[in-house]
Amino acid sequence: MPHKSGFVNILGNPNVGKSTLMNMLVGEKLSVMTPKAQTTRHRIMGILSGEEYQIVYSDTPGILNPKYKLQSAMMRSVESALDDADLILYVTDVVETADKNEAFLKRILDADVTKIIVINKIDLTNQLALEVMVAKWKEIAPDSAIIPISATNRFNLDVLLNNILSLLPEGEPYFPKDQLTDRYERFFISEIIRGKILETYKKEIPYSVEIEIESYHEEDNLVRIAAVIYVTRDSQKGIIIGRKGDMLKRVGTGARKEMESFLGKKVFLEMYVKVAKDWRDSSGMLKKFGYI
Ligand SMILES: Nc1nc2c(ncn2[C@@H]2O[C@H](COP(=O)(O)OP(=O)(O)OP(=O)(O)O)[C@@H](O)[C@H]2O)c(=O)[nH]1
Ligand SMILES: [Mg+2]
Repeated sequence: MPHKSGFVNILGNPNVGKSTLMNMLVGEKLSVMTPKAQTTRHRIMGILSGEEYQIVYSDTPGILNPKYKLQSAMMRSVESALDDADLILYVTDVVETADKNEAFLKRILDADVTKIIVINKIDLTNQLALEVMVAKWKEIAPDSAIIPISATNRFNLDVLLNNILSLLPEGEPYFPKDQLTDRYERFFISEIIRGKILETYKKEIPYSVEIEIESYHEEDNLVRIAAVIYVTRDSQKGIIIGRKGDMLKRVGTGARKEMESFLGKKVFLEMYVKVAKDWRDSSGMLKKFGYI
C-alpha cells in the first residue's frame, strides 16, 4: 500500500467539541477543552502517524464575528485552515442547528476541498432526532460523508478515522513520525494555566486573560517556571488574585499538578498578575503574544 499523508483541518462553531475531537483522535491532550465557548485561540497541530499514514490535524478557534483584534486574529487562523487543507472536518453538534453562522458554513461548503460533516455529542440525543439531523445535513452537504460521533465517549471514531484515511492523498510524511505537534513545551505550559483560569473564573475574566511564560528552567528533577497573567483592566487584577490570594492559589495548585503530569517532573510555579491595558485591541501586544 502506498503511504498516505495530508492536512486535516477541524473547523466549526465555538464549543461543538473540535478540541476534544482532535485530542481523542491523536490520543494526547494537546488542545484545551472546556465547557466555555472560545476556549481555543490558536491553530494547533496534532499529528497522528501510523506505519502507512500520517494525518496532520489542525484544531482551530470556533467561528465567530470578531469584536476586537484578538478575535480577528483568531478568525485569520480559521481562514488559513480553509486554504491549506487536504480534507476539512466540519464539526457540528446535536445542540446547535445548521443555520448558526450560515454565511461561514456556505464558504466552507463552497471551498474546493473534500469535507466530512461530523455531528458530535450524539450521546445527548436519541436515534430519531439524530436521523432527522443527518437527513438535514445530507440536504445541506449532499457530496460529503456525514458521520455522527461522540468524542467524549469515543463512539464511532474508528469509522471517522477510516473515512479520513480513505480520503487522504498519497504522499510521504511531512513530519518525523514521532512528532506530535508544532508547538513547544512553553506553549502547553501557558495553555495549562489558561485552562485553569477558564475553569475557575466567571464572565469576562477568562476572555480578558493572556499568559506569558517569563522563565522556564530545567534542573535535575525539577522545572522552575515563572508566569505572568495579563489582564486588560486594573479592576480585574483583584478578581484574579481573590481574597487573601485564595483564587490565584487555587489556579496555581491545579496548574502545577497538571504541569507535573505533563512534564513528568516536579514543578515549582510562580505567577504574577499584571495589567496590559486593552491588550486584546493592541497590535503590539498581540504580536508579543504570538497572535499576529
Ligand atoms: N456530551 C458531550 N460533550 C462533549 C462531547 N465532545 C465535547 N464535549 C464537551 O463540549 C465542550 C466543548 O468542547 P471543546 O472541545 O472545548 O469545544 P471546541 O469546539 O474546541 O470549542 P472552542 O475552542 O471554544 O471553539 C466541553 O465541555 C466538552 O467536554 C461529546 O461527545 N459529548
Ligand atoms: Mg477548542
